[in-house]
Amino acid sequence: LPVATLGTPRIGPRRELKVALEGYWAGRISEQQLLEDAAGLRAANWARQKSLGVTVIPSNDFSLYDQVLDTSVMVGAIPEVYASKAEPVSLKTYFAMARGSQYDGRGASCGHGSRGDGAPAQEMTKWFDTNYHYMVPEFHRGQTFRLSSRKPIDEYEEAKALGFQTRPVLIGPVTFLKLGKSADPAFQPLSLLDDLIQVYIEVLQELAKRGANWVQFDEPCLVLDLDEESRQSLLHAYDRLAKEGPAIKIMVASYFGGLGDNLPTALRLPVAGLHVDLVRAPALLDQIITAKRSDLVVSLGAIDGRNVWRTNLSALRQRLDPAIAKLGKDRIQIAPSCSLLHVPVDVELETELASDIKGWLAFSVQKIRELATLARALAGDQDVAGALAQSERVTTDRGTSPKIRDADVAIRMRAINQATRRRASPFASRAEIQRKRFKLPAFPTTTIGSFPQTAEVRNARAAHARGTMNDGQYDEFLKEETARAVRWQEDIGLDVLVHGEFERNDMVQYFGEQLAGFAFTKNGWVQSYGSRCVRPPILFGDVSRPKPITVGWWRYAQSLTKKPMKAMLTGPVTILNWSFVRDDIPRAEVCRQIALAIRDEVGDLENAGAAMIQIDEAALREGLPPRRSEWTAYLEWAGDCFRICSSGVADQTQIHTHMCYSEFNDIIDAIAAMDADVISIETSRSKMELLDAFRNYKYPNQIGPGVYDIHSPRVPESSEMKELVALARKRLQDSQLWINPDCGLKTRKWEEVRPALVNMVSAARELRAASTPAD
Ligand code: THG
Ligand code: ZN
Repeated sequence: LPVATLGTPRIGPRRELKVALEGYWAGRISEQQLLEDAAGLRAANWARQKSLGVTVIPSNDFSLYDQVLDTSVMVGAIPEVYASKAEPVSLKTYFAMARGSQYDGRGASCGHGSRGDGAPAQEMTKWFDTNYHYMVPEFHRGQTFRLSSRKPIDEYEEAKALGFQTRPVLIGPVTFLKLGKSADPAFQPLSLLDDLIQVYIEVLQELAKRGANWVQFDEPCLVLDLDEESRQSLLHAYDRLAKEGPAIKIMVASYFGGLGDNLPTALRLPVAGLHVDLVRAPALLDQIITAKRSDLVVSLGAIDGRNVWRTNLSALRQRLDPAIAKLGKDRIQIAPSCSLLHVPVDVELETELASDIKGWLAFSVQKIRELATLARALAGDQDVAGALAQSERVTTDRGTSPKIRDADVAIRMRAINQATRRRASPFASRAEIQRKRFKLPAFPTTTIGSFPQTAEVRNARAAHARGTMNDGQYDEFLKEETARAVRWQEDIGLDVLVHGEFERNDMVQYFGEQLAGFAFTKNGWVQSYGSRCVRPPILFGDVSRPKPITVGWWRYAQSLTKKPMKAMLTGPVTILNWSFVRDDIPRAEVCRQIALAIRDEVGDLENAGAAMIQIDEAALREGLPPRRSEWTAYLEWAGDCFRICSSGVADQTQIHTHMCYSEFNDIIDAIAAMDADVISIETSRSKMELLDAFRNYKYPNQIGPGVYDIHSPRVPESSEMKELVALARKRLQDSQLWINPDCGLKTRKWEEVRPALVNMVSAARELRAASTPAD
């Protein structure tokens, strides 16, 4: 049976691509060197896949930055600001779109490129419900497309020259258009489909001419709620490709969910193959077996491309056997549920993981081996019987390991009740108590939590990890940084201070490292955007908090000032969404366990004297399931978890939260139900428009709409911030408003942060002077 991968990690086992890209951006290596390094990674990827038994090897799954950006460049969807006359599009233009043309060398905490005085980076947003970000294509009325980069063709040829027959991967035209945006909200990108198809036909012709017999068209939009127009667009697009394109077989890949009511459309596509995600949608197997399309090759997405657990191949074989019997071997390919881009490269690089836990894991390399073994088993090969039995033992071993179960956690889970999830009094009473306690001025000022993670901070952390800086020295260093940040905040007159989070690496990793039930990798990197990666914690067992995590740092910081020192925590939903999570119990249940652990931390902070505690839920929105029908259930347990961790405090303790995005209209009920006393959100780039959701809802609690876009190195004037506050005041009561930046400041430089926050404090002072009688 053919074995396909749909796509593999491109960052390299040791993040070689990151090193090359950042070296190139910093001027340390030439363009030619970058391209050579990239070619080396591709060659190694093809060779590795082939040696592991992949027979349908992808090409064009590689990208120097992002595969959606590659597609924009391929079809010439390049906004005028990047002023690209050259064809093929230069690397300079490509990286200008990715990072802005005056890029300052750093990333941003919410995943946005930086905006300097030149052309800004294109907008970036999350790729479906993953932690991967893509560059949002920009479309406008009257736009035309033309082949502007030959990347898919070049990479096909490159592989062929090395002796690999590959299946090029393209983002399908409908998904591509649907992922894009237009400055004119009335404009429908799908109206550009016919012109776009022209370019795809040209690409297919070039590929066919060179010997490609299959191409993969990724159409993950098939798992979303689609309107009739989108469905018609899909049918129309593939009709035209079939009629006007060359004789090349198209595998349409759906992933991240089932096909649901899009199934009839998917089955009517005049294509040679359809890939389905059987991990997210097990029921698809029967739907696809009974479908009346005897010509269709089915790619069975059987191994989880979104998680890191070894598969019970024995059980999986039994599940898939009927498909082989019904469809026949000629009509089947074996594949992961989605591209392996979303898992790390190789478990074997982990030398410090506990051996039992290591044995439970499969990263990209191991998953490819599983695919090959599964394919052999399904084809009736007896030689793999041992491997199948072994995989079954691993599953049993994990399921019965004492490491994954904690009886105390089970007892606490059973004890959760209505009181666990409800503050003692409603918001109005709490607000009155808190007003008297804090006596904050109107328009109180604060920040989101983190201050610049300078090279010095990162170097110290690295030195400490290497052992060249001892615990005492590192602690001294962090205390000094924290004290400096606290003094400075006092000096400029912020009302509510933060300690700066210099001791933290990543907002999820830091907490995971101190909770029971999590394991960590040394090399388990997954691309987040461009050269930026994260190492998601591996949540393998029941979660609890053995001892306080943040109380020491909070206490130290509060000891330096009389002003309120806000304590900073990462919320349970965000910890869940940015980790690899055990798959033997429901995610909602895992999340409740994390919520109880965070609740313990909240309680200890309160006991230590913390009066304001912020619980960030940066990733709450991106965890929304692809289908709306599943939103309510998700939002219910997600909100529930936030309340479990935040409701144990007294009325006088103020709970803050922060969310890193700007779309609230469709989830405002859930946000309100979280009942945080104060929520800070990203609003500066949307000119406060998203506050409409809060106004229309008559959202009662307090809000800190970001008045300063931290994704840009630009320092806003206080007048600009006042204008933004004026817009906010049209939508909300003055008594509800806080003044703060859009997001944490860890990716900015102090040179930018200092003047910006000084301006922010002046803006608040001027607003107070103008709106209350002087006293
Ligand atoms: N943590 C996690 N996921 C995230 C974010 C986060 N997803 C969304 C958003 N924030 C992504 N943004 C970034 C920003 C910077 C980096 C990664 C994701 C980054 N990574 C370092 C690198 O690639 O060099 C590695 C950091 C490390 O040592 O862990 O700079 O904040 N989980
Ligand atoms: Zn944020």
